Amino acid sequence: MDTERSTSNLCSLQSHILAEETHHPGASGDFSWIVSAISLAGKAIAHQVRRARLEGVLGDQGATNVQGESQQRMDVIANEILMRCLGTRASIAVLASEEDDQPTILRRGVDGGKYCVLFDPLDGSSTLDTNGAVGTIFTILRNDPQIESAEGTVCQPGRRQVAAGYILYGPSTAFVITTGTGVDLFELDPFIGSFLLVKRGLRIPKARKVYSVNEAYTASFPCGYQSYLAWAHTNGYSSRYIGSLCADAHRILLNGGVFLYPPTITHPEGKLRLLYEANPMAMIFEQAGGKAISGSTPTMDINPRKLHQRVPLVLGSSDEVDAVLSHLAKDGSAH
Ligand code: AHM
Ligand code: MG
Repeated sequence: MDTERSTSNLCSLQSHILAEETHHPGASGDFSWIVSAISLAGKAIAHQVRRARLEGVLGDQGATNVQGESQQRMDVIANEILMRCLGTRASIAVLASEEDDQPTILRRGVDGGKYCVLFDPLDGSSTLDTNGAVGTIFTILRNDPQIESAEGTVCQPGRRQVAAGYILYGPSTAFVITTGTGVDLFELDPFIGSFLLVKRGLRIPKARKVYSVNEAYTASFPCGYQSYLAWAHTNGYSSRYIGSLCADAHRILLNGGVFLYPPTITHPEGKLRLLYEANPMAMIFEQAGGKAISGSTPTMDINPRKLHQRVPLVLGSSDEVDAVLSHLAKDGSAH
């Protein structure tokens, strides 16, 4: 990947978003304030993640979240940081998190609540104990003032996302965002405390023979996925799987390939959550020229039924997603 940084002016995430807003006459700056809150939270979480072992905050919290999954202490800390940073932004109506049973209503539409922000505060947190890369995934939606319930207003198809992104806490801290006009990649310079633009208009390679899946579950995948994997084994494919969606997706976004989380016996509807994991990733991948499907349906076309709904997910390079889809269609298991 070429780096624009060495040859162009320094551009921070903040100034980039402000510059983008000038292309939208009448923009109030509310959106920029939300992105700035997410970036502040990202810096604070990056700091905490790096110090987690030193401060003794790794491991289980000793509670389960609404998904029935055990919460890590860092899940709770990251959730609190996001709530504190976003809770002060005057244009947010509703916040919803993987870690919270119900959405949090900050203000109604009549009181200036224009946007809803949904997030997974620390995706892949079970890999933290062994120093694995983790991430924050977020999406920004418009608040529909006609809809009374908080869950109702956040249950919007992915096509209606105003912006989506993730922050990957790896060897460096990467901030990937789309506002519907391509995908931009920033990296945190810890010395000046800013996310700096390193790649504007990121494009995913059209094809690459690499798949990313928890292959230990193969026997419980529907036949189409099994047939795809058998085909990949005899067609020169390689495999990479970290078990942390942001880290696996980031590698695929930059290098190409395909990520799969099919339905399994323990997760018959898929494991990943539609609203704050699958949809934001789907928007990023489509905006970068890739594809994202859940069964035979583009993920962003699904009409959500509930906040914590799960879906199967296949996302990556367009040719690689098509290859998976052709096996699902052949076996009639594209559900
Ligand atoms: P989490 O939101 O509880 O962290 O779970 C989501 C994670 C993803 O990051 C990753 O793709 C997947 O779960 C890994 O699941 P598995 O361990 O079943 O392969
Ligand atoms: Mg998650």
